[in-house]
Formats: sequence, C-alpha cells, structure tokens
Amino acid sequence: MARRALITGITGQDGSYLAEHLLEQGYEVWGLARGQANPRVSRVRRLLSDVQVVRGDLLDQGSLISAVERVQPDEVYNLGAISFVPMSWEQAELTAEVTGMGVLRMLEAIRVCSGVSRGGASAASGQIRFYQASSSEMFGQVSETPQNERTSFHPRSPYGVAKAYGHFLTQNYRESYGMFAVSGILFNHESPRRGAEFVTRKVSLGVARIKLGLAAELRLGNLEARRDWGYAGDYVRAMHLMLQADRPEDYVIGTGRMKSVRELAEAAFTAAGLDWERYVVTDQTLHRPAEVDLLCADPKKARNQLGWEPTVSFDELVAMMVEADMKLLTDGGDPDQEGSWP
Ligand code: NDP
Ligand code: GDR
Repeated sequence: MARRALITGITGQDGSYLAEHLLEQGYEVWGLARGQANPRVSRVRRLLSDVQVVRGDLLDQGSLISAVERVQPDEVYNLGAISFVPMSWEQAELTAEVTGMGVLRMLEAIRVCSGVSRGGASAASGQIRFYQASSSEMFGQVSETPQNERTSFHPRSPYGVAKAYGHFLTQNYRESYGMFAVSGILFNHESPRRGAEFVTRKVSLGVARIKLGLAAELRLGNLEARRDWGYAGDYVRAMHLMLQADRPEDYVIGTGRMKSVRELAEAAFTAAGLDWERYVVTDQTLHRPAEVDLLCADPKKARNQLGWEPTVSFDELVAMMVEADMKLLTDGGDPDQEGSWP
C-alpha cells in the first residue's frame, strides 16, 4: 500500500515542491486547503493533478480532526502559516493564531486521532509522523554564526515568536506523548514559485520587468541584510528525509553561505545583462521595525545524519528565477494573478 501524506500549506511554494517530491516517491498525497473559493486551489489542481484536496483551516480545530480522520495519513507536514515577516507586525494576533496556535491544533488533531490519552504515550503514538516547518527567523538576533541546532533563539518579529512557540510545542509533544514529531529549522529557500512579496522574487520579477521595458526602477528596503538562500526543491527533500529517520530529531537546513540583498540585486541584474546601480532605489518605508541582520546555517548534522546536501548554488538559483520570470512575462503571464505559477 502506498504511504499517505497530508500537507498543510499545499497552495504555497513548499507545499507544491513537497507534493511533487512525495508523488515521485510513490506516496498518495493529500493537501489541506482553506476557504470556500480559494483561487490558489485551482492552481494546485492544474499543476498537481494527482494531489487530493481536503478542506480545513489551521484556525479551526474540528476541521483538522476531520481531515486527519478522513485522510488517515502516515505522515503530516505542517507547512501552513502566515509566512511573510512584515505582515506579522500588521496582524500579530492572526500570525500567533495561524503560525503558532495552528501547530497546537494540528498536533492535537494527530494526538486525538491516534488515540493517545493525556495520561501518557500509547503504542499508537508513533503511527503518524509529524513535520513542523520551523524557521531560521527564530534565531533572529544571532548569538553565534553559523547557527546550528543548539544555537539559542532571539526572534525579532511576531512571526519569529510564533514559530518559536510551534517549535517548542513540537518538541514538547515528542517528549510528553512519545510522538514522532520533528522540526526542520529551514533557512530562506526560494524558487520561481516563491511569492512575489519576498525579496528574491521581488528582485527577479523587477529585473524581468525592467529588461522588458515594463518598469523603470526597483524599490528595495535594507540592502545590507544578509541571508543564507537556497533552492526550495532541495529543502523539501530534507523534510521527507527527517520523517524517514530512525529517531525523531530536529535539523538545521541551509547552504552555509550568506549573501546580502545588495549582492542578490547585483547577481540578478547581471544575469539579465543590466547594471543594478542604475535601477535599484532604496526606500526607508520598506525597512522593518526590528531587522534580522544576518543568518547563516551550519547544516553539518543534516549532512552527516540524513545525507542531505543542497544541489543548487546561489548564482544558479538567481539565474533560474530571472529566466523563469522573463519567460512568464514574455508569455503574457501575470504574476499578480493567483492562477499563474511558472
Ligand atoms: P507560503 O507563504 O508560500 O505558503 C503558506 C501556506 O500557508 C499557503 O498554502 C497558505 O494557504 C497556507 N495558510 C495560510 N493560512 C492558513 C490557515 N489559516 N490554514 C491553513 N493554511 C493556511 O510559504 P512557504 O511555502 O514559503 O513556506 C512553507 C512553510 O515553511 C511556512 O510555514 C513558512 O513559515 C515556513 N518556512 C519557510 C521558509 C522559506 O524560506 N520559504 C523558511 C523557513 C520556514 P492559502 O493559499 O490558503 O493562503
Ligand atoms: P525573510 O524573507 O523575512 O527572511 O523571511 P524576505 O525575502 O521577506 O526578506 C529577506 C531580507 O531582505 C530584506 N529586504 C526586503 N525584503 C522584502 N520582502 N522586500 C524588500 O523590498 C526588501 N528589501 C530588503 C528584508 O529586510 C530581509 O532582511 C523568509 C520567509 O519565507 C519566512 O517565512 C521564513 O521563515 C524565513 O524566510 C526563513
């Protein structure tokens, strides 16, 4: 019998790549989607026609219990979240509810459906394996570089705080109930399917628009922020590997290399044969109330224990994204429409 996976956040960047990867591995894949007429669901149905959709919302405990009862998954990947850091200041309570409390609701759904009582672990507690999408944003103002699984957290946004709650809760359900529940502490990962609000995609779309004469400038915030950027397709393999391990453990996933937003802009404009300094305009209103200045992963544990390695370099990633956006716009695609996914 095929193994069965349930993915929350199926309409997002990682949900799509993870679904493709699991289908290739022979899984039966189910995606949790919210809303009665979510336009992103039709995008999933078109691109990922083998994925089955179950309705549910991380804000609604009963819907998660129903989804787990219906799908009877072997593995649950909790990727659903409000994931855009600036939005977490504007809607801090909603971020706490979805990105933080949503983890509690998903873990409770699994606990209840596995028949694990609060009195302690049962044999059933190991049946459903759980992956939580933790984030390098939890490190925030870093105490050491690079960051590994033992580095302390100092989150700098309501998003980072909500992720830290979900992270510790996942660890707590593992310790309290013996559940196979793990967190991947993933550093920034990008692709042509990245949301247009995130800086890499904003840059690749901006470059494509300027190259095609559709825009004259690109407005960016803090050019000095440094991140460890990798390719989303590589990172979803790590999620799957974590749930195949003998023991439930948390892992840091990243490339171990850091670049600044300035270097990102330079690489993307250069990939299109343009000089970035002629087009990039800095805009103070795009700076954040509290910035994370730098993040850089130490992925040694994942390399040694899971055999995981990234395969796409920073320059290859930037070139891939610029090329995809040039094609999208040349073909008349509209990146602001939910239906369009390169
Ligand atoms: P996206 O923003 O692309 O996707 C977020 C997903 O969450 C969407 O499918 C969205 O669905 C869903 N969602 C939002 N609110 C709810 C809700 N109330 N109930 C159910 N689902 C909901 O994120 P990514 O794919 O980039 O990231 C996946 C996960 O990994 C997120 O948890 C993110 O925080 C985390 N992460 C991402 C990193 C990255 O660099 N990409 C790095 C580290 C962690 P809808 O279409 O309905 O809005
Ligand atoms: P991040 O990603 O906040 O790291 O969170 P984002 O791409 O939004 O920002 C990265 C860095 O770029 C700087 N920056 C800008 N950012 C945006 N979005 N737009 C701009 O115009 C701009 N100019 C400069 C930011 O200040 C920041 O320092 C992502 C999300 O996917 C999270 O969900 C995930 O947890 C983390 O990565 C790891």
